[in-house]
Amino acid sequence: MKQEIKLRIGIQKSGRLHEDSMKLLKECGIEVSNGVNKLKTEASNFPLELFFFRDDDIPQYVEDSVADLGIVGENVVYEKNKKITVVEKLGFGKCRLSIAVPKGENYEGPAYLSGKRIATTYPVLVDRFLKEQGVEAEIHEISGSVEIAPGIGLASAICDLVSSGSTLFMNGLQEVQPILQSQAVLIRNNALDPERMAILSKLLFRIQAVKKAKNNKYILLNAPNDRLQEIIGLLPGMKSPTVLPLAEAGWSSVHSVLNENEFWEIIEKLKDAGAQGILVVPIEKMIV
Ligand code: PRT
Ligand code: ZN
Repeated sequence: MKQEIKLRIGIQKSGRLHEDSMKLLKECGIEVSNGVNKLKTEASNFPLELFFFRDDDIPQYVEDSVADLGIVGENVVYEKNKKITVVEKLGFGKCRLSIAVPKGENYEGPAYLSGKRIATTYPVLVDRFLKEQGVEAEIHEISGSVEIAPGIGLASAICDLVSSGSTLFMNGLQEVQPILQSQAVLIRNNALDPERMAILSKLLFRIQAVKKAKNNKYILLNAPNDRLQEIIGLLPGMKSPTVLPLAEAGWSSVHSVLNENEFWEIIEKLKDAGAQGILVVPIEKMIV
């Protein structure tokens, strides 16, 4: 019997990306038994094997074909600089890699860093930034707790990941210069064979449907018929909105899809145009 080909995907074993990575697979309809304490597990209804790794190791494992795919932060992808391909941004694990200096310091631009010592776990990205800016500074690589470096006199600036900013705040630091915006991405080995590429494209189709659904809302509203054209004109929709007559004469029910980014603006305009009973419903999957 021919053995079924499976894609092997590297997922963070534990940490900030683990849960969202597992949730994404679940939303893609991929069922995985709970075997996180193991090194690997497999999906029961999709040709996928999951390997649980430290996030820092994932790019290397994907380059070396230990795994075909991986889910990892862009910060790690660009710091490790391995020969892999970024396939898709996944919309979670968002953060930025930023330079921070002690509160009260007057940072007027990258030239401030000239001759200073910067503590970081991202020496490659910091070095690239400094070169781009034409600034010479000393990079001091440390493996963790970067935020305490200025307080103990180890460095006069740091470069670290920031999301809410509360870690910097609690350590008396101010964020002065973002150098990279990051989110989790799907990466793949550069030399996948056609059979594996075909499975990847099925997975990608599902991921894109889940992402689109998250960025869009289904909207239902009642519109007075005399302003129907105006209201329809406000709705982008997937093609054009669905319009159904209501039991009450002179009114119609309008259904459409709205993008999250333009959502509030359009709702306001719809209200001004006389729309009533506006209902907004999350979409589970969206295939266009
Ligand atoms: O054990 P393993 O090596 O797998 O995990 P890890 O400890 O190296 O990574 P982990 O789980 O902390 O983060 C995994 C990935 O999540 C990172 O590579 C980023 O892509 C992403 N991510 C998103 C973050 C953050 N947000 C984040 N805020 N990673 C780390 N932080 C840390 C940051 O380093 C700082 O210490 O959180 C602190 C700042 O957070 P705020 O909210 O106080 O600003
Ligand atoms: Zn790590």
